[in-house]
Formats: sequence, structure tokens, C-alpha cells
Amino acid sequence: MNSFLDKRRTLLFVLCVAALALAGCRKGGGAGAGKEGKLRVGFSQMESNGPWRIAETKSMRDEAAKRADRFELVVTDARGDLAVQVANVEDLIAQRVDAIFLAPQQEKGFEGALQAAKEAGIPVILLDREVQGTAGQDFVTFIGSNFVEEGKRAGEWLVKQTGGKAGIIELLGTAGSSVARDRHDGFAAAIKSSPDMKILASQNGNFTRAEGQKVMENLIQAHGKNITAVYAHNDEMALGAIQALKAAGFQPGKDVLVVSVDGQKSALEAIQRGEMNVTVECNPRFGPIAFDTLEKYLKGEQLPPKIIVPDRFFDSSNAAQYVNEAY
Ligand code: GYE
Repeated sequence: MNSFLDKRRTLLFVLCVAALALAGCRKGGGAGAGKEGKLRVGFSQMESNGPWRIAETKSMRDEAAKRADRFELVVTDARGDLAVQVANVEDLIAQRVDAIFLAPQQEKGFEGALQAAKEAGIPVILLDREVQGTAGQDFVTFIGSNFVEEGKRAGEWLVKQTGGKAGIIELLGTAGSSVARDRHDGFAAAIKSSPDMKILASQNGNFTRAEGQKVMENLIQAHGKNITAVYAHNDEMALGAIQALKAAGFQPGKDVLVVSVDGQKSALEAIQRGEMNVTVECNPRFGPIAFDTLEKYLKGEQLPPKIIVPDRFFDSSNAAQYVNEAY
């Protein structure tokens, strides 16, 4: 046998194996493929300041763990700072992850980061809040609730319950977030045709319990007994307001009605105690739908610009039924 030919065959074989190995790696996710060819996916969380955010992150981690044969999840937490969150996203791009789930704190500010992701060929799926831009171009799609509808349902309940007459304190969510704007607009639309539904004050409580409580304390000083209802953009602020009302001698849930959004466990418990009246559900458990949507995208399926998750409505008639499954 010709030894020269033998050597050439061996070399060819080695090259083939190397080429196949390379192709295998690329199939596993290109430049960003992580261990064992899994897809490395980033989740940029804006903050972890209450049960809603914690439940959302947990749901994403749990789902990634269920799909561990395919995915590896990298979570970043911007601790409520927009600049930090933009830097987090830029860092995920620099790491060349294969996709990014983004829960953006505010609507504006992500333009540059989204452009960079696009240039790097990294798909971005928005979770729970929106950004300015166009689905299918600046990001893949938005998965979340219809916030205008949430505000509307809260307002409609209050109009019905009060016979169209109330002195309302509105506790707003984080300024510049799509959620705060939409929950305000939906509520305003629902009370518009009832002239005696008066918003005494709308103030930012930043979606946190401590700020909700503080703002409410000040507003009680300013408006006293004219306050007959509180509309809070989330449960944490509503729970803060309840504290302030109790401290000032009010009976929240009775002489001051408390309407909110989210449906966390402590809110359902407050409903059971009669201190909160209703909360419109906003479900934070995005894990399954987020990864299903990413899988669809990877298969090349056409996706709608928005994927709206349905929300339930919790009051004294069903709080006991749902409190155990709440977060
Ligand atoms: O209602 C609130 C959280 O963006 C839909 O943000 C989310 C909202 C949620 O801080 O509790």
C-alpha cells in the first residue's frame, strides 16, 4: 500500500471530523453557543423590588431549567436603574448570547441597545413592558397584558361600586413606563362619563410599597376625608396606601375603597381581610409563553406584534379560591 496515499486519507478523515464538529457547534447556536451547544439566552430584568418581579424571574428560571437540554439562561438585574439596564443589555450583546428577553423599565432609552442587538443578529423579545419601536423590526414581539384594559376594568368596577361618585387618589407606577401610562389612560377612560368621579391627585409611587405609603401619607394630609377611593397601579403601592390609611384612622376597604392591579398573595389576603376591595390580575409567570415564543421564532414561524396574556379579576368572591396559587 502506498504510504503517501494512506497519510492523505488520514488527513482527509481528520479534516472531515473537524468540519462535522464545527457544523454541529454552529447548529447549536452559532457564535453564542454555550456549553454542549445549548442556546445561551439573556433575561434582562429591570428590578427585583417585590413579589411580582421575583415571581417573574423565578418563572423564567424554572422554565429554562425545564428546557435545560436546549437553553442556558443568563439573568441580569438592573435594580431599578435605566442606565444600568441599558448597560446590562449591551453586555449580553457583547457576550453574544443567542437571544434576549427584555423586561424594560421605561419606554425610551433602549433605542441604541436594540440597534446593537439587531446588528449583532440577536433577537430581542419584550416581556411585561413595552418600548418605543416597531415589532418585527426593532424587536421580535411583546408578550404581556393589555394595561389599558386593566385600568379600564379597575375604573369600571369603581364607578359601579360608588354609583359614580368618588374622591380618588391615583398612585402611579414608574414614570416613563408604558404600564403607568396605559393603566392611567384606561382608568381615566372608564370614569370619563361620570362627572362626580374626581381624581383628587395622581402621584408617582414608583410601583413600591414604601413609596406608595409615603405618597399616601402626604395626600391624606392634603385631602383628608375627601378621599373615598384609592386606585393604585400595583398591589405593592396599594398595600403601602392601606398602611397609611390605617395609621390615619381610616378603614381601608370600607370608608376608602382600594382598587389595584397584579393579584399577588398579600393582596388577595388583604381582600380576605376586607382591607382591599379588588385587584385586576396581571400575571407575572411568563416563563412558558416566553420560551414557547422563542422556539417559534427559531423555527421561523411568523409572530404577531403583540402576544397578550389574559387577566382574571380578584375580589372577595374568589380571593380564597386563588390565594394559595398566588405568588
Ligand atoms: O404590575 C408591577 C411591576 O410591568 C406589568 O411592573 C409590570 C408591572 C407590575 O413592578 O407590579
